[in-house]
Amino acid sequence: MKGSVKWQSPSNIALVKYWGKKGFQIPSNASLSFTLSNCHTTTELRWSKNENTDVSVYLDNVLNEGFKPKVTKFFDHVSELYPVLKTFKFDIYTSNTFPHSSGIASSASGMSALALCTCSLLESIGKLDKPFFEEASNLARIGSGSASRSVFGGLVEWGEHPKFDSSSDKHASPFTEAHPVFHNYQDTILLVHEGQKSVSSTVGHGLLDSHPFSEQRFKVAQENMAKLKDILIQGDLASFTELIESEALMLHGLMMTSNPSFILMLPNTLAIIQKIQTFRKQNDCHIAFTLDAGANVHMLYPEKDIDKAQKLIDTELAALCANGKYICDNVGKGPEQLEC
Ligand code: 2P0
Repeated sequence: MKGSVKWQSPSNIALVKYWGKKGFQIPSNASLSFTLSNCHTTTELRWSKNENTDVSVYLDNVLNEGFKPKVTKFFDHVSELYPVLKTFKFDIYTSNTFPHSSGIASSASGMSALALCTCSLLESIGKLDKPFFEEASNLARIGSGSASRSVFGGLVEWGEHPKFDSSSDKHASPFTEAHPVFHNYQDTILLVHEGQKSVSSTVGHGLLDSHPFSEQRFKVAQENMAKLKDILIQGDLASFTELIESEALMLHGLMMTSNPSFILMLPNTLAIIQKIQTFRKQNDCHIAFTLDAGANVHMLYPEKDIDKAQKLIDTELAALCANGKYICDNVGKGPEQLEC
């Protein structure tokens, strides 16, 4: 008994950030993200019956021991929900469209692709008795919290919140009420730093457990979710800019005020932020920034501002990027199953 399945799944960028956990892979506050399009992972899961679980991971067709612990841990946890998985050998072939060392988090796209493959396997052997994408999001969350949101396209919410009806800590849900201006939002990722970041997100989340501002942060994040919902419905781009920039700076403020503290921004991160804010004031547009857990800047803007954004990149921002590199992306439709 053997088979294979293949999924392509995108990365995502959070607008309200997930930063802090209560218990195992349960977020301390709700979060909301744009699913991307061009930045994605493709994963093929080849499975065969075995005495016990055995996992090999191949990145770009080369055996990669570095990924094995995280993937093994994923299957250990998921096997508690689906014990049948303990009787399989897995060969996982994965590749990313974005450069491996670009500093773009691959855990969201990677873990969601793996979770989707796992759900396809469970479905094919008659062991999946829950809605497919909801359960894929639940399994992706177990692998990496932000991955739960990559299972759906467009705007995606994860974490319990009174203003989001179908919200859950266990799985994400698509947010479908947004104004059309957000349907094709642009994200240019300005690569300030290529390579591994100094502190992992998992460690960063853990530091919130003893953070002096954590309770206030979780409260503000829930309030920002409520505000963002209205902003998205109304298409209020000025308020959108204000909220997402505040969320990005708060995330990095939390890092800087953790114990031990850490700084993931680099001098050019700040230089880019200031250029974006100055350009926006002088050029009647809605070009805004957000940050992930790293030094790179995500420049978010509506379709109508594409020409202005390109001018800003060409004249000011590309020079501040590592080797002049940036990635043009936009809101995407979500994962896609591929032929093996
Ligand atoms: C987010 N980040 O909402 C936030 C904002 C980074 C900055 O979720 O420990 O890789 O695997 O659940 O999901 C990154 O943390 O952490 C993250 P784990 P994850 O996208």
